[in-house]
Amino acid sequence: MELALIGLQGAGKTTLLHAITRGPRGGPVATVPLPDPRLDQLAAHFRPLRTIYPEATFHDLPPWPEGGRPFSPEASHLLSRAEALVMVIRAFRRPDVPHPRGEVDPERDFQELSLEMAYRDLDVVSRRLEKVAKAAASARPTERESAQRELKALQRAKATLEAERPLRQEGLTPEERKLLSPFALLTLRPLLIAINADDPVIGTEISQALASRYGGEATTFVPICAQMELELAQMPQEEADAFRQELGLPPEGMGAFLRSVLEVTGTVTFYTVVGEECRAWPVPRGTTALEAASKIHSDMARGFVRAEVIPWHQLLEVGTLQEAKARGLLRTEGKGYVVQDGDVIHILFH
Ligand SMILES: Nc1nc2c(ncn2[C@@H]2O[C@H](COP(=O)(O)OP(=O)(O)OP(=O)(O)O)[C@@H](O)[C@H]2O)c(=O)[nH]1
Ligand SMILES: [Mg+2]
Repeated sequence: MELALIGLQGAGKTTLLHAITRGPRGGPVATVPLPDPRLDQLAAHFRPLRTIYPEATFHDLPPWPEGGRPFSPEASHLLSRAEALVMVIRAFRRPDVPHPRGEVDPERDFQELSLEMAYRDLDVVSRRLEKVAKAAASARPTERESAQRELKALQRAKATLEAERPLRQEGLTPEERKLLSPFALLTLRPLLIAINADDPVIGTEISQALASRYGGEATTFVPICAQMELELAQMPQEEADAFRQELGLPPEGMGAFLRSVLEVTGTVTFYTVVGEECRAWPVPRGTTALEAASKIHSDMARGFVRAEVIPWHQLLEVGTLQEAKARGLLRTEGKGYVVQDGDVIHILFH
């Protein structure tokens, strides 16, 4: 999963990237494992040789360009490729780091960036709409229908954006989403808003207040303390733990932020516990057993016979897949079974 870090100048994007990697690694991009407490427990129980966590790649982008100016071609490419966007909002006060808008005001910055994204999308949608409308007028009857469908989706998107609403919260149909997907629209993608504060209590308050006003589908607000987390990550463990307690920071550090990446993208996780490996597989909600099998190995999908499924906590209770089977707790599911979050899946194939 690829994510782009966006935000106003000095909001803390680079500091966040470094906090995630527990110290600077030297580049504007980092791939890190996402914590998974269920996988921790499965691994503690089965003691495999390898435990494989889901991963996410974060790209640190330059500051959001002022006044509707374009991003550099490289930044623009990264932005269009990212599956989800992480908007870093400054909530820390620090006189030696001036805010580009003067006062520190998280809500104003969030509104400004949200509007900027909507305007950029509106620009893309309007230009495409013109093109498609022309094409539809001169289309042969066989092509007219598909042009009409695209036209309709674009018109709906345009109306939404003109009303300054993000597309991600508009309840678009899967078909509309598909029709709009080639245009890399910013407001269609999941948005994680990281409220960067120096005090976890203040961060949580701001984050909850904004969530109650602007929250919705594929929109998650999460408080972070990027600078403090970065400093703590570079201290000896014991010392860092003591500071954490004193400062009221969560013991898991950036864990909550990293887990919200999966939440905001509507990802569910299934697990495999085979031989020497325990592994978490992040997949989109609605993934079928056959699609899950093909993710593990194309041979598994080709020779798919059936899937054996058990929720992770039930497996931990009974101990082993054999024991689960003996007690009749291992369900048999076919190709079309929709994978549930927390399933442990064993695929049987030819
Ligand atoms: N006190 C405090 N300072 C922070 C925090 N996050 C970042 N800073 C400081 O703010 C300044 C800007 O942080 P950066 O991480 O470089 O911000 P950025 O968003 O990458 O900035 P651009 O790349 O210029 O857009 C640096 O001096 C950081 O040390 C924070 O949570 N608390
Ligand atoms: Mg930066």
